[in-house]
Parts: sequence; C-alpha cells; structure tokens
Amino acid sequence: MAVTEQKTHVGQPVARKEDATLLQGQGRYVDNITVPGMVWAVLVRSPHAHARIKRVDVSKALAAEGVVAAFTGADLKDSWGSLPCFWPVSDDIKMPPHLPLAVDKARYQGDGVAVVVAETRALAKDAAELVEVDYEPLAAVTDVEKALEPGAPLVHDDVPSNRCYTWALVAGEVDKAFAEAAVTVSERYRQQRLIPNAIEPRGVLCEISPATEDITVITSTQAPHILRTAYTLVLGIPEAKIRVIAPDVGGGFGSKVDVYAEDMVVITVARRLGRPVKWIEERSEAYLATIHGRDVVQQIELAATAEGKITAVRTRLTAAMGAYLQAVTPGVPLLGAWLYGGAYDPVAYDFHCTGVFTNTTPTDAYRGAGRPEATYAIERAVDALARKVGKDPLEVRRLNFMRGFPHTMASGLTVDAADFDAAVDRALEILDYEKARQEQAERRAHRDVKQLGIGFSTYIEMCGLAPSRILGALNYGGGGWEAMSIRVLPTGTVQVVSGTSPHGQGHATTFSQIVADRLGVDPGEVEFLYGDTAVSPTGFDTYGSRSLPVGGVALWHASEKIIDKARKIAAHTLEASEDDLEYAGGRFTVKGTDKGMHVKETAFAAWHAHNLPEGMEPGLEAQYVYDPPNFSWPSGCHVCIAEVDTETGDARIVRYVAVDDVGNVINPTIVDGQVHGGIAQGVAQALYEEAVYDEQGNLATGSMANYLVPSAAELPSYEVDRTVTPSPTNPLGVKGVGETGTIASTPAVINAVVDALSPYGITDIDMPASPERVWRAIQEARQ
Ligand code: MCN
Repeated sequence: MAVTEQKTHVGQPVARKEDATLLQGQGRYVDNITVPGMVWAVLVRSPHAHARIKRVDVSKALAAEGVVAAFTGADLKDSWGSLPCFWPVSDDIKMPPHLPLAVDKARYQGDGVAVVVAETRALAKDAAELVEVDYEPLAAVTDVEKALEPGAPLVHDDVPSNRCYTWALVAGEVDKAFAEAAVTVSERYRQQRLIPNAIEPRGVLCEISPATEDITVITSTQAPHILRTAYTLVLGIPEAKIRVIAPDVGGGFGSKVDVYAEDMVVITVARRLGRPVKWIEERSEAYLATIHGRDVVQQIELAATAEGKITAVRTRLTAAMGAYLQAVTPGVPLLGAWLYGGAYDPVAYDFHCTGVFTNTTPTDAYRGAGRPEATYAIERAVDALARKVGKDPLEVRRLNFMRGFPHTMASGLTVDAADFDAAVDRALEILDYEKARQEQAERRAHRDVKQLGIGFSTYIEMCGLAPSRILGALNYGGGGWEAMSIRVLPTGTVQVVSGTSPHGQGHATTFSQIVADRLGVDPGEVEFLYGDTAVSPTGFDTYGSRSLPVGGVALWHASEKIIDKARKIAAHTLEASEDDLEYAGGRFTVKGTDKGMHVKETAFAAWHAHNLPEGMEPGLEAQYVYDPPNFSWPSGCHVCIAEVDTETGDARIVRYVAVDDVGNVINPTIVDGQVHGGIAQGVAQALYEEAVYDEQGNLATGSMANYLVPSAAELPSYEVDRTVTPSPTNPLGVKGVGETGTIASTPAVINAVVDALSPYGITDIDMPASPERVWRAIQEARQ
C-alpha cells in the first residue's frame, strides 16, 4: 500500500503547548497542592560531616505547639530498607546500607537524623530546632584523593581505604602505542563539584486512602515510574498500591531522577499517622541534601605521532561518590567511559575509574553525567597536543576525526552517524575564524589589557539511554526501553499516554507534532497524558536525553500500529482491498477515486463496532514499547571567544557559536532552547560554579550568595546553528539534544581562556576560571 507522509508539523517551530498555563502562573507544583488534614514534615539534619550519633531526644519537640509526631532514625529503622543503588558497576563494589534517616553515624553535613511533623511548616521548623542530638564529631574527609590516602578517616567503617569500586575498559595495545609514540601528552584536570539548581526545589506530598490504604505520592520528580518501584523495594508496599504523580516539575537537570530519603520519610510518617504529610525542600536544604554533580579528578594521557595523529588514550579517574550511593552514583563516571577518545580515532584505549567515598553529599547524575567530564578531558588534551606539535587546534582535530560511519570506536561502541567536518565548516563560516585570529594577534601585539582567546570543542556524546541489553551487560538494574500509547477517541481526539515524564523539555508539543503528522490531525487535537502512574502505568521516564530517541520513536511505532488497524477498518468499510488504499495526511483513499475515510472516522467505526472486519477487537488504540538497538550519538562543534581582562582576571564570553548535529529536528525552537540552557550550565561550570567544603566537611558554598549560578547578565547571546546527519538507527532520524550544550561547552570556554592566556605561557587553569584564579595564574606566570 502506498504511504505518503505529509510533514506539516515536524520540523516546524510550533509554539509550546505548555507555555500558556505556566506563563499565566497556573502551573501546579507540589507546593501548590494542599489536601485536607495535611501536616508538615521537617527533617533534622546533621550539622557535622562525620559524627557518631550518641543520643537523639525528640521529647521537647513533641511537647511543642502544633507538633503531631517526631521520630528518630532509630524509631523508624525497622520501617524501611536501604535506599536503592540500581547500578552495582563491578564485582568489587562496596554498597554500604543507606537508611533514609541515619541511626549510628552521620556521614555528611545534611544527613537526616530525625523528622518532626506539625500542623504547619513554621511550627514544624520551630520544633525541629528543639530536637536534641548528642554528636561525637569525627574527623571528616571531603577530598576524593585524600580519602584514598593511608590513615584517612573511613566514611564507612567496613569499607577499607574508602574505595567503593574499580572499573576498567581496555582495548588494543596501549603500552605499545605509548612506547612507540613520537609525542605524548599527560594532563590532570579537576571536575569540581557542582550543585544542581532547579528553580523548584524538591517536594513530596503523601496521602493514604483510609478505605483502601492505597498510597498516592505527589512529588517533584523526573521519574515517577522508577520511584514507584523504589518505594516498593525500600518500604515493601505492593507496587499496585502505589500511585506516583509528578505534577508540573520546575526543572531537575538529573537531580530529580533520584530516589531520596525524604520520600521514604514522608510516606512512612503518613502511614504511621494516617494523615497526609508534606515536605518541601528549602534552598539551603537542596544544597546539602539533593545530589551533587561531578567531583572527579582526571588524569589523561595521549600517545600521538609527530604530526599529531592520536594513537592511544589512557585515562585514570578518581571519582567521588559522596557519603552514600544514590540511585546510579557509581555508574555516572562510567557513562563517559567510552568517550575519552572524543571525536577522534585512537586505536588503543585504556580507561580506569576508582569510585571513592567521602564525607560529602552523594553525587549522582547531573546534566551530561559522565559525558561532560570525558569531553572536557579529551578536548583540553587535544589542545595540549596541538601546542606540543605546533599546530592550530583545529588542524589537529581535523587530522584525527572519525570518518566513515557506522564507526566502531576503540572503546567498543558504534557511532551510527556523524560529520565533524561539516560542523566545523559551518562554525567557522559563522565565526569568520581568520578575522578572529587576526584580532587576537593585534591585541597581543598591542599588549592590550583585554586579551582574546578562541576555544574549540568538537564533541561526540552518547545519549538516549539506551539498549536494555547493553545496560544489562553493564550491570545496570533497569531497562532502557520506553512505552507510548495512543488512543483515538470516538470523537477524534488523539490521546497520547507517555512513559516519559517531561519537566521543561516540551514533550507535549514535540510529541504532538510527531503524532499529528502521522495521523493527519492538528497538534492541538492531541492530548498528552503523563506524569501519573495511574494514567501512564508503564515507562522509564526522562533523563539521559532519551525521551525523543527512545520515547518519541516508540510513539512513531505506536502511530504505525494505529495506521495499520485503521487501514483494515477503512478497507472493510470502503469495500476495497488494503492494497488499493493510499494513505496521506490521515486519510485513506481508494486509488483513482475520491472515496475515502479519515483515521478519525475509522476510530468512530472502531468504537461503535457495528461493522468491523471479522475477529477484530473494537477500539482504536495501540501501545508500543521500544528498546533501541543503539545509543543516540549527537555531535558538533562549539567555539567560544573569550575576553580576559589581564588586570582583574575577569573572563567574559564575547561570542559563542554552537553547531550541533542532533539528526532530524522535531521542533527547532525547542531544540534551540535546550542548547541554550545546556550551554549555560556548561559555562557555569567553566567560569562560575563550585561547591566547596572546608576541612571539617562544612559546605562553605551553602547558598546562592556564594555558589555563583550565572544569570542572563553573565551569559552571552548564543549563535546557534545545526548540521543534520539523520540517525539511521531510528525511523525519525533523530538524536537527543537535552545535554549537548552542557557536554560541549565547558572545554570550549576553558580552551578559550587558556588560549587568551597563552602569551604568558599558561597552559591550564582550574575550573571555575574565576577572576581570582586567572589573576593569580597571571601573577605567577609574570614572576
Ligand atoms: N527534540 C527535538 N528534536 C531533536 C531532539 C530533541 O525536537 N532532534 C526535542 C524533544 O522532542 C524534547 C526536547 O527536544 O521535546 C528534549 O529532548 P531529548 O533530547 O530527548 O531530552 P529529554 O526530553 O529526555 O530531556 C532530558 C534532558 C536532560 S538529560 C536534562 S539533564 C535536562 C534537559 O533534558 N534537564 C532539563 N533539558 C532540560 N530542560 C529543562 N527546561 N529543565 C531541565 O531540568
């Protein structure tokens, strides 16, 4: 049967369906939701990074005004099991128990030790201050390398040397490549610890039906389906009894995929009290108790020929886990394990990672998760190689690009499609590279106070998590598939039930565009249902830039199932053979006639079921569960021009050009927005943000006053463009976009800053490249 697809919405900048409600202040976040009889929970948190808990006394809190209950970790320890870590990456991994409230020992500043429940939030906060805890402070270790030194304080008494795991990926003759190399590069980089800053902090509201004991948890999460399973694992509640609702969620950036202590505390207390309980995180709590990102020390070595052709890459990571393993903590550094060769083509590859416990907030997935770290290391190291062989950094990149796809990397995974040369060409066109270098040379010649630097990042990343079979081989506890259902209602409304759970990415808009084109309806006629396990019982949620390359593709396949069934109904109704029908724009037409039937009409016929083909089930609905055969491989070229004030050390971005290849694009405006937001987070790491602990393990950057989240004023206007190499892995030809900006931008910015400082002989600067750091580097170089 002939199928002509009319693409009227895919590829168009369709306005976001989500925005009208949000812009009018009508979004419903957890904190907007109140239920009758609700009480408030406030956690008492350890002020010490490491301390034995000798006594917790809640009696004064219990006697305070409005207090309904107060529990210590010991009171509740039999109500729950350990919080789950779904990714035991190696056989040697140590997975110490992680109870929602600490009992004997607090292991990071912010570790919960008790909970107070009162009629109002203010009363609960006041009463929490009356909880008396006798701590015996212990020496703490917060630095990931110091934690491995002999005699370092042990975060967990039974984990020797604080070593959580070791993990390796080795391919090819690495030692031989280094022995034979004409040039080698050895660099050490520190991925400073970062604090995710979603506009909406976390929040949980739990309500229990007195009649059925069914539990409803309304929570600010990226992952309602994962949470439902986790609640069962930790609390032993049957999965069928739990409904998880993610209402409007004000961002997450990976931090809200996690399974947190507070959820378990709120549910447990609600069950004990038989009253709805709510907890809303304060920003200062978010800094202490929501996961952090990065905190990895990287050693990277390149072996190369005299021309700069890379033959081998050797990487050693020391990665901080923090005090406990959260949902995927140990796996995060490994998400970059395959990418330390970057866009290039080494033949030998050696990656080792050691995971280490420290007395700090647990780390876990934060936008890019492992891939920004890998991209940073290789993109900085390639610049170092260019300096060594005396070539322009672009020339060395071009010499090394992977070409010819599909291409299996030395690290073992196969990139389905990319075109690095095209992305570089386009970026240079936008930039006018020659002119930029000329201006740089002039400023250098005039010894201008403000020097220019040009930094490149030609990146490849793997997202779209992912083929379940590969995740299984890596010991990951979950699958990588996604589920989408379509129901065409009798009146023609198309309902999409989504397994992905957007929290700012605009799935309602882009997924409606996909369905609208396949089924010949207007995107406005598509109703998008998600974020409630009672409405959408099956899914694997939103993270790893997987929603389009996995969920969107599932939706495409579900549309095909609808069309297949609708075609049978149309053929039967029109008394034609299926082969005689043409399909375009949602309408089946008998070839050579004007007789036809729209999908919507077939839905009506399927609903009343008066005259369906023999044996056909009534109704027009379909589910598709898609498990991708490969990861999604976005790539591109980012270029940053930075201006560094050599008197104050202030580094500013004057131009930022991003050319990304995310395959076919469903909605260019949404993709641009994702790239903009992603770059902002990468620039934030390069120039502004750093979580700092003091020697005792106090979080010294505990608020936005000293943790510098950049605002629009610090960020440049981005010049964003694209090249398109459709992914041959999926029928939409799409690749994910949610993390590209973050992954690509950090090294581009630092390469630019270092380039600006190169007349001083400076070849490295730690992140964030703050004015103080830059100024000091210049002073040292001058001496
Ligand atoms: N898209 C498109 N064409 C493409 C690729 C994507 O039109 N070729 C659209 C998609 O249809 C979707 C959006 O772009 O509407 C992002 O798609 P995708 O790359 O699949 O990423 P996810 O939807 O899975 O989002 C996750 C990703 C991650 S991992 C982080 S972290 C992140 C990000 O999204 N956190 C965000 N973007 C965020 N945006 C907001 N506003 N808030 C966050 O917390």
